[in-house]
Amino acid sequence: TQGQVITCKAAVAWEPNKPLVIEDVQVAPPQAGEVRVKVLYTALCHTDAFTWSGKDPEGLFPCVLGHEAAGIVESVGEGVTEVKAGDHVIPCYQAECRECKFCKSGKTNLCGKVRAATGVGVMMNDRKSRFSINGKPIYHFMGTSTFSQYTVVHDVSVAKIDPVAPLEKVCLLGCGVPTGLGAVWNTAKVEPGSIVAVFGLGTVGLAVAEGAKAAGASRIIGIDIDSKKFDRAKNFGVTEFINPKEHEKPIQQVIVDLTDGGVDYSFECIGNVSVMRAALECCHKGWGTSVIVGVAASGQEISTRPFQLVTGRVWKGTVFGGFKSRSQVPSLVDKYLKKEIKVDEYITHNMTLADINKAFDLMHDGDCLRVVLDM
Ligand code: NAD
Ligand code: AHE
Ligand code: ZN
Repeated sequence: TQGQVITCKAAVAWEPNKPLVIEDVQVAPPQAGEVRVKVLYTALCHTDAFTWSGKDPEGLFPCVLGHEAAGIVESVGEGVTEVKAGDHVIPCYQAECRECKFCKSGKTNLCGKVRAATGVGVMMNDRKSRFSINGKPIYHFMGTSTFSQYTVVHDVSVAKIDPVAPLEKVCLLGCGVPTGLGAVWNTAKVEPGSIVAVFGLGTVGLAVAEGAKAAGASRIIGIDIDSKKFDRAKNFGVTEFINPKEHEKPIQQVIVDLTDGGVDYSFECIGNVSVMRAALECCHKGWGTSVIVGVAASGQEISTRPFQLVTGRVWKGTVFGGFKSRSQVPSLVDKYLKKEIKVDEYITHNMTLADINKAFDLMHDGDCLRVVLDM
């Protein structure tokens, strides 16, 4: 198939909030600096649902969603040297070119090389899509579009991994699990003995708890409005649980009272701007640091009294947990293979691409963490 158009199945989001439709999609060959990947397994993340809802200012329709997956390189375009046909890979929505101002700054895992193109659903080369249906272009999403049996990504947006790794598991290392672990290890740099609060006990929040436990946190306080989440959260490291609905006082006051003045680190893993405020204000005066992980819709704004920051609290955010994707995803796969990090425990359902709309419905079910689709 090298150099030829491939027709395959993909779940197309034709319009916001309309069911995804499994369509026969044409996938064009990769151009220079591009890689065509046969996607074997993809998971669903709340960010897919966020864009599907129409709330994402960068959301364009029709598009192929999906950004947490694993597969095998089918073919590469001219000039691609770091991967070849047959390599096992994880697509990376956070690219890493190693040449741009961001990559060279030593201060961020952001990368500027292809973001302008991926933000408008096209490829860098010709600002066009590689997906089409009978000649009608279908937009890319986050530079990954993994809800398709074949996708085309930039070579700086794909990590080559150990072929021993089970793709049906390590697909999760494309987003949620690394984001939670990295928010603790890279963005906050949680020290042993720290007191940590994590708001939202979904996949990302549980990965924060796992990361905090590995970092030697002394207390990991889990906050969720669904008390059914607590039992499972204990398996990921949560030591105490608070349901804001069971308290009259604002949750940040409850936490300050419980921790002799506030936590050392907090993590918002929901996407709710009022919880983001609580997550900041439950931090300890003088040093408490709050990391925003959750994605909030355009127009949503955070607020707090400047005095909260003047007196030493720090408000930060994270993309993909601060991991440099191409360089560090392979080592996360190795950590999984050595059983140093969990992946299997975050997979609660296995389905197929055809079931994708049912899979999204499942995500609103409190027991669901990650659904993995066999493509
Ligand atoms: P999820 O929906 O599985 O988890 C959210 C959890 O928050 C659920 O358990 C829910 O019960 C709980 N919750 C909802 N409202 C709450 C409230 N008011 N107070 C306390 N708990 C509340 O989502 P997820 O897949 O874990 O993702 C979490 C967020 O992180 C989403 O916004 C997602 O878009 C974002 N995300 C960001 C990145 C990044 O790189 N920054 C990466 C992955 C996911
Ligand atoms: N287009 C969206 C961006 C929302 C957002 O913040 N996305 C996260 C990844 S969430 C993965 O589950 C992110 O890290 N973005 C980095 C980037 O470069 O967009 C919007 O709201 O505009
Ligand atoms: Zn995601």
